[in-house]
Amino acid sequence: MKAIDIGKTGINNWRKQNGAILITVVLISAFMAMVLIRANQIVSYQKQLGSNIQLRDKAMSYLSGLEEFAKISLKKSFEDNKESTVHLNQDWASQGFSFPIEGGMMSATIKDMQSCFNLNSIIHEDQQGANNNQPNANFGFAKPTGGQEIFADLIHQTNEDAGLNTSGLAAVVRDWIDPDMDVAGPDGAEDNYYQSLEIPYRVSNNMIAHPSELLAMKDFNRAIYNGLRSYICTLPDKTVNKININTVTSENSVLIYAVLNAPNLTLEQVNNAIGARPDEGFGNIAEFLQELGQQLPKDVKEKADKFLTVNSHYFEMTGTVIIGKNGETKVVVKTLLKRDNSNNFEIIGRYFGKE
Ligand SMILES: [Ca+2]
Repeated sequence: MKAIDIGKTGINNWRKQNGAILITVVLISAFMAMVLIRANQIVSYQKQLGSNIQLRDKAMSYLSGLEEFAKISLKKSFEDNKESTVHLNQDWASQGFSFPIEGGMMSATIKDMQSCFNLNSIIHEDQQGANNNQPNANFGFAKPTGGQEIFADLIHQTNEDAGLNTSGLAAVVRDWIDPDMDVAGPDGAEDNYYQSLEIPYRVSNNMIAHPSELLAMKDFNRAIYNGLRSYICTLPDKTVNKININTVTSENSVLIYAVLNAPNLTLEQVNNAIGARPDEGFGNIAEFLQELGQQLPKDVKEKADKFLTVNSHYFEMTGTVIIGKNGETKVVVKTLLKRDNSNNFEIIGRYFGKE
């Protein structure tokens, strides 16, 4: 047979082709390796995601159990005590409870939600006013509600800026909540104001769901909000305008001071009266006023009867579940509970988050 002579050019071509094949094989191998690494990452991510979802579902189930436990223990506390008042020495107000759970821990504390000023009560009509929606001698604007006056004084007491227009800020909140588009005073704000902003938005004209909504309102800022935060709350009922003198702590007694807003009455006197509170709380408002050791004007006594109470119907459970190998899943819920006259508790709201 005659040998095939591929010659020098043939050998070079063959070497070149071999080199090209080698590069292609290396590239394909590298590509395949990258695909495998990425696939592995996706599987690992999906696995982690699945595990997180499972842990979160588990945490939610535990929180649901905590809520039921809170309802039962609140009911038991009030049935055992058989008292007509709500105070901080009752079982529900103890330091809370915690339980170990599989792979973690769950805990809860309960707070009386009538120990703070309900922002939504600002639009509750003053019971003594003829009709606050009707313009009157207040320069043609609606008469400020009792809640507006208390809130204005609370801003004054909790903020260092003496130049704040507190009644204007209270009018802004009233306008934010009330369903109409009529400004509640020269400093009030309805759609016209919010629509003229650089980034326009609309007035809510609805009840406030969380105190932080204040930050979206005209003239409010972080400093005013921070000053107010520990004294204010939002209940989904504007008629809840009474603050329980038996559950307000002495650190928060400025709240009661703002309600009374009485001439000659000092914050120290209110503090002392709260400090002298009997273990079982005051039996009624008259007992508290007596403890103040002051002859109060008739209108201040009426204000006390209208805006203070010794009873409560709204409570908040803060439930926390920490779960996972390294405690990596933490879920916090604030559950609002309403108490009826038979001491049954109904869940009327939930808020997920720290604050
Ligand atoms: Ca409005």
